[in-house]
Amino acid sequence: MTFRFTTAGESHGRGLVAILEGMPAGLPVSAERINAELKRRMGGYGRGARMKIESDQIEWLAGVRAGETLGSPIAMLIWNRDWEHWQDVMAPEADAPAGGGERRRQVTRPRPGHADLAGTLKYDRQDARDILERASARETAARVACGAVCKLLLEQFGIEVGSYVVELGGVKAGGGAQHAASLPIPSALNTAADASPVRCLDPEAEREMIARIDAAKAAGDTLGGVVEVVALGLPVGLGSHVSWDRKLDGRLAQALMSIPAVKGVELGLGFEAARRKGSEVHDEILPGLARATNRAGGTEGGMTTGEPLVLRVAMKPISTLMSPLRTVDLKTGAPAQAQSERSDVTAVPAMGVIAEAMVALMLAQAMLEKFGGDALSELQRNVAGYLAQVRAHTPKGAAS
Ligand code: EPS
Repeated sequence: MTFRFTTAGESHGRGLVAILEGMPAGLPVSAERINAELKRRMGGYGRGARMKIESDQIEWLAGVRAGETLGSPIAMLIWNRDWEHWQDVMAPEADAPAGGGERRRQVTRPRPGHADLAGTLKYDRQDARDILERASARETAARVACGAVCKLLLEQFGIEVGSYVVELGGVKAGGGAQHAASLPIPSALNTAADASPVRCLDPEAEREMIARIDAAKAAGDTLGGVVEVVALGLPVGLGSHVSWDRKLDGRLAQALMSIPAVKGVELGLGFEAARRKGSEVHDEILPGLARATNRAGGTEGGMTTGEPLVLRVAMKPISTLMSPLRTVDLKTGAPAQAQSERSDVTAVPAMGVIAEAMVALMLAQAMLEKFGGDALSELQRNVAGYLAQVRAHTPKGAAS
């Protein structure tokens, strides 16, 4: 079974394309469910004017018929509404419709922190727009579409993926006293977070986060933060200890680090585990094979333990500053101020939705690798057989 996904599209190009291959046939899907996830990604206090222009929705291009997947590659298209205003800038033809000369909106003053400079040098371009159009986090809309299909697959097995913001602009939810794996996990994962403008579960922290976003906006600055991503209902044994590239924790970290502006990933206690003694880190095993705690955050040996998967994802502040940092104009070599493009003050709440999508993609891949099946019915039989095997292997054990 080949599971793979890819995206294509520039931020102000005609649109984004998402291709997801390896889904079994017979999975019920609907554009409404995918679009609901796209809408969640567009939200969050601190987003810029672009999100007022767009209304991200998919069009099915391939792989779905009569509300069910066919087992063939699924292709989805998201049009960029803003393209209308960028047709001459982004035209694929050698001559822009406006006719001849230099294209408008060239970028020659690279933004520190963005892909502009390294990309312009590496790809031997004169205009950093050739780089930033693809490096833009707009591409993550296509990832969220693929992740949404994976969420529908996971849902068939009672697996739920959600997220919430635990830190933004230096403000920590819960007073900062808690660590991953000790925060109470809400039961309907996203309901409460989605009701908050910053997707935070702590109303006091939410107020302070909003105040910091307003202050950063006034100062022409940007803010980063941390989200916690949780997956519930996982079976024991996804991923494997046997080879480095089959370890699920490593694959999750790679997938999450690939999100634009993400600089760190923690699983369970994460870095805090390095500061504690072993007796204060590992999760004791109780009769019936329950765990006393879940400090590991849901994996041991690169495999799921059956406990909730708890990841933390850190995002740096967006690198487009309205009060720009120093740079060099690549045309003249002279010191300059970095180019300001319309952007967001913060996109941490949206990053949580993107992180959910990446986790859903990795979990769906791990499920399909372990259980296989060309049809959903086959996958369901395989999962049921495995779960029965695990149950039979589990000693009943009286409480001590
Ligand atoms: C984004 C769309 C972009 C940016 C953002 C992500 O729209 P525009 O460039 O037209 O304002 O808001 O991209 C960045 C923050 C970045 O640094 O590239 C989106 O759809 O998420």
